[in-house]
Amino acid sequence: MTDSETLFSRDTLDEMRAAVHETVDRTPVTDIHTHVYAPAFGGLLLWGMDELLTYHYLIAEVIRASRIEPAAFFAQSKREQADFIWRTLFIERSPYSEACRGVLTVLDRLGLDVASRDLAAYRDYFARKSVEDYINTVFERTNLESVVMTNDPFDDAERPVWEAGAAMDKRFHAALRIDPILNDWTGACARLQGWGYNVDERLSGTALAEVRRFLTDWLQKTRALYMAVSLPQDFAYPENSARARLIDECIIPVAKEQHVPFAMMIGVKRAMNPALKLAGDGVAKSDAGAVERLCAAYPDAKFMVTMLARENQHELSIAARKFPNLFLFGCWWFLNVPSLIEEMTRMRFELLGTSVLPQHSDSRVLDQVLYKWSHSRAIIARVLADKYADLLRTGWTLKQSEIDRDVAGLLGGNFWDFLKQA
Ligand code: FIX
Ligand code: ZN
Repeated sequence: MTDSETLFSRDTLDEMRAAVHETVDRTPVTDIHTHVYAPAFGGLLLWGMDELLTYHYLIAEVIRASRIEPAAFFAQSKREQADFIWRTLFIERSPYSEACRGVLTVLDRLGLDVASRDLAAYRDYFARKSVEDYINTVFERTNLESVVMTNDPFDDAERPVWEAGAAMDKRFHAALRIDPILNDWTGACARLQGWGYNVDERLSGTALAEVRRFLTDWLQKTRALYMAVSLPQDFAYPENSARARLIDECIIPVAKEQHVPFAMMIGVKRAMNPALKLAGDGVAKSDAGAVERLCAAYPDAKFMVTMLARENQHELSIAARKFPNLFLFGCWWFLNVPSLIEEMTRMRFELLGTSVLPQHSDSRVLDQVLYKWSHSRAIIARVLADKYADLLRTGWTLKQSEIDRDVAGLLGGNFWDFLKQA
């Protein structure tokens, strides 16, 4: 009997569980939201030991643990910051927070000796690698098919690479990030004017047409799979604001015309502690009703949504039951910890069946895909096996090929299908 003919029933629950874990491990992932860059972007692609150790999640943890003044921490060189984080969080304390554990999973997945605690040896491993070779290693060991970047045309380091028409490694897809337009229209307006777009702050008809032209130009230049924005905890829709007008008059029409979803990541409380810089952002509950109203107002537009507050997850899942044009993805940022991934994934599977994308990595450092996917795969497999076990207990049977189909969807296929939908 070939694998695809294997049939699981209530008499073979253990075998089914083993098969689910094996299937989740061998099924390639599409990581639909990251902050990693293709090699064409040079120094924007972060990798290696010191980048791993100075991840902003760990900066927040080290400032808390050591009570160092944030300014004194940031005055150090990157290598000194990494040394300080290693000593404070890994040597003087047990590194079981999710962000610390992640560094150790990365080292382990690369075949390094975690027990040695030998930072110099870890640095040496990376120093001997070329970036091309390292990217291949990471993609292979993560079993990663492709990643979606976060591409910001307002970023002066990134924009010239696109403008030069650099060739892209096919494993890296683009997503057009438009935060400045929706979160700081005054600032974005001045930049657009500087690039020759005839826009004005009060959003005249000409300005709206020019914003649409800008978005279309950049979707075409980057071949982005979707447009994306992160929105604050007080995001409201509809409302009398530049943001709501820009959504209604620019984002939605362009999304429909170009057949791309509009991805909203909602609930960030930017600069809760500004002294911590990138590590200083927080979370607060948002109004999931804003998502419901957008989905209802534009049934022919496609929305991808993830929300940052745990408290929003239930109503967001219910909204997705009501609106087929709403695609839920990932356990974002502070939710990307095992207990909450498990809770959210279980709830989403129970409410939405196979029609979600349970995880993205949000990796900022390439190496992090190794740990984020290793940790998430284990949870997704466990929850899926539990749900299948419930099914089999009814007398239902499950073929291996059906497990393959479901897992392929959950690890990326559902996203590609959503992109293809009319
Ligand atoms: O806005 C975002 O895309 C966030 O994911 C990031 O900006 C955030 O800093 C992060 O790294 C979260 O994981
Ligand atoms: Zn992100």
